[in-house]
Amino acid sequence: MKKDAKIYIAGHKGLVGSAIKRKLENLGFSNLIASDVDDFDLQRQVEVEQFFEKERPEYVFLAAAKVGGILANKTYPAQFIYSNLSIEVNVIHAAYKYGVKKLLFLGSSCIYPKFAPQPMQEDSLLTSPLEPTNEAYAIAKIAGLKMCRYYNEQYGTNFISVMPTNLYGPNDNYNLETSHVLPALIRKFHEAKMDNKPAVELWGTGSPKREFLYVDDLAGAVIFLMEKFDYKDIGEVINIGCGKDVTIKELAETIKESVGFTGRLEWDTSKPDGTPQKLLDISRLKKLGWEPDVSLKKGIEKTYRDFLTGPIVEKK
Ligand code: GFB
Repeated sequence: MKKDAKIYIAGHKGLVGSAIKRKLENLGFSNLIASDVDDFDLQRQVEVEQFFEKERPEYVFLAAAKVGGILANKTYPAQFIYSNLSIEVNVIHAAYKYGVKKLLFLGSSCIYPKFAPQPMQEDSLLTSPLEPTNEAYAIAKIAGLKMCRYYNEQYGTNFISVMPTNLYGPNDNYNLETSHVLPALIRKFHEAKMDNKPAVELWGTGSPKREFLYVDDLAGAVIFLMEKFDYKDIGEVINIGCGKDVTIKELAETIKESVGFTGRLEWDTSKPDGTPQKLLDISRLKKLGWEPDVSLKKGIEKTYRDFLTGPIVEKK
């Protein structure tokens, strides 16, 4: 990618898109079109095609998605499957139609089966049933990566698909009903500390294991792949993670300490645990030459600082 290449980041206001944008700007890429365009609906084909026809991006990072934590996925499956399928269909097809040189599609580690052998290798895709709480989202993401593959095979496009593990960092969603576990815990511990509460209530049993990657590491990985590798090098999909997981209880203890809350943890076992473990095998990515940089402890500290300085309205 040349420094003046025209690059479109779909979803530049979200956790992932904003991190990709920050990183591209820091690296000196000067022709980003994300910030000029936030007034059209990616779920509407006509609007997406008009945008591509006018802007003619050379490279596309497809980071736009409807995302949420375990409860949001379980409660709103129709919205998750509709929004994600329509965004993918519209952007991937427009990228083909308007001659995009390369597109990078972001999926999620929940595309792999609920009981996939751990750590999960790329070839465990579609080998057994999915985790029911996020099946709608996972089916949409599987459709997106298959669409990239079949467009490459039939039309000769160069669309690559990456599957990141659970992500966190600046610009996350702190709404307690819809967020993922890490931002939810930052908020819960912070508010309990401020209100001198004796305990914080967490969901499930605390025993599921999750892998967490700081979003700036993810941004580094996707730009590395976009710059250096093509579909023929990567194949259908490649995992992005940090290679280590922790139990939700261990995560909670780490966040509790970083925030400085001294009370108890209580577990609401009426809430779902979700998949028991979700650790990605990142050996293929490591072989290509990429390593994560930010430890979980450091990443949580950075994220907590961002939470403290961010606009309060976005945390409601
Ligand atoms: O991050 P999370 O919502 O989603 O939950 P998943 C991870 C684990 O943390 C679950 C527990 O076992 C939750 O029960 N947990 C404990 C909490 N306390 C809380 C809390 O206050 N809030 C939340 N949200 N969880 C999602 C998928 O699965 O992960 C998506 O539904 C996507 O499709 C995403 O793949 C990355 O890791 O279980």
